Amino acid sequence: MADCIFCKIAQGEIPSTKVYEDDTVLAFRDLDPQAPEHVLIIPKKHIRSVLDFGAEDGALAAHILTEVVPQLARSLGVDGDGFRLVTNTGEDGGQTVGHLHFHLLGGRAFAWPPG
Ligand code: IU
Repeated sequence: MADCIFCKIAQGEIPSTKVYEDDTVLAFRDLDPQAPEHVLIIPKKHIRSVLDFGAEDGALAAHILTEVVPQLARSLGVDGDGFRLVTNTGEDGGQTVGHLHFHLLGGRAFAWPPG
């Protein structure tokens, strides 16, 4: 999408600190980290939120959850102590960027419930 900042990051038009990339997925460090490890995992194609996953996105969703997340957790070194995986959705969910992203946060303990 033309005016989507995460599309521009996915296409390399805006630089990011990449920690994982393949044909369909990019993960990069959050510019305002909330934990020692704070990475955003995005599909390269524009999907607004989890509500907008289509039937054709099943393989992409599975790839993110079954391959990218575990691989990243291991490479970031947070697989042992644990981490938090979050996708904020819509206004009440705290979503500020309208391109689906999963926050992977680790390197410290998190409270529950979140504020
Ligand atoms: P949210 O779940 O939509 O609120 O998360 C958006 C995140 O994207 C937030 O943590 C920002 O710090 C982060 N971010 C970024 O890393 N780089 C950017 O250019 C922009 C936002 I805009």
